[in-house]
Amino acid sequence: MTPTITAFAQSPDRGRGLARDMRVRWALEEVGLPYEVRLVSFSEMKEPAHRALHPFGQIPTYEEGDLVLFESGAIVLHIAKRHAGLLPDDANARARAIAWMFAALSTVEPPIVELGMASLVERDKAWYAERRPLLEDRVCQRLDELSRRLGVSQWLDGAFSAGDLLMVTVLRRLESSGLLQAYPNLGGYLARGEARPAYGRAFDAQLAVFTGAPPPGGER
Ligand SMILES: N[C@@H](CCC(=O)N[C@@H](CS)C(=O)NCC(=O)O)C(=O)O
Repeated sequence: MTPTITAFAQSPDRGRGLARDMRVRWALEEVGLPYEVRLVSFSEMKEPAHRALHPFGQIPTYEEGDLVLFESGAIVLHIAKRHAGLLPDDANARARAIAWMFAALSTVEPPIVELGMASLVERDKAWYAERRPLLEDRVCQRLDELSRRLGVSQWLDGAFSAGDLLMVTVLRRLESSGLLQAYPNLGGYLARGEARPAYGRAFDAQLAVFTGAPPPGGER
C-alpha cells in the first residue's frame, strides 16, 4: 500500500531540505518505497482533521492503510523496520543503529533547535547577544563529542543506517551557522549523506513543491 505523508504547502526555508518531511522522504527513497504527499497550509495543520493525525498540529505525518503515525523519528523507524536498507540484520548492530536514531533526535537536535529558534525569534531582544554564545557552546559540546566518536569512520556504526540518516538531517540545520567548519570530519560526514542518490531524490522532490518543477521520480 502506498503511504501518504504530509509536508508544508508553504515552507519557511522554501524547500531547502530542513522541514522534517525531508527525513521521511529520504528514508522512503533509501528503501525504494513509492509515496504520495499531501501538502498542508499552516492553518490546515491546526484544524481538527489534521490534529486527528498529529496531536501537535505539525508535519510530517504518515498514513499507510489503517496506520497513522506522527514524529519523524517514529516514521523513519517504522519504514526502516519493514524494509531492507536502513537497519542492519544483526540484532546488536540493529539496536545500536536505533540508539543513534535516538541520539540524533534527543541528544544532538535539541541544542541545535534551541540555537535556531533563538536566532529566529530572539534576535531583537536585549539578552540575545549575551545568550547566543551560551547556546553555541551547548551545540559545540555535542559536536565535539560526535566528532570524536565518528573519527575517520564513514558512518556512525558500520554501514549507513537510519541513525546516520537522522543525524545528517539534524546536522544540516547548522549549515548556515558556520559552527561545523571547526569539525572537518563532520563536514565530510554531512557531505557523504547529501551525496547519496536517495538524499538527492528526496531533496529535489521537496524543492519541487516550491519551484513548481515536476517531482524527479521521488514522490509519485
Ligand atoms: N518532533 C517532531 C517535530 C515536528 C516539527 O517541528 N514540525 C515542524 C516542521 S519541521 C512543524 O510542523 N512546524 C509548524 C508548527 O509547529 O506549527 C518531528 O520530528 O516530527
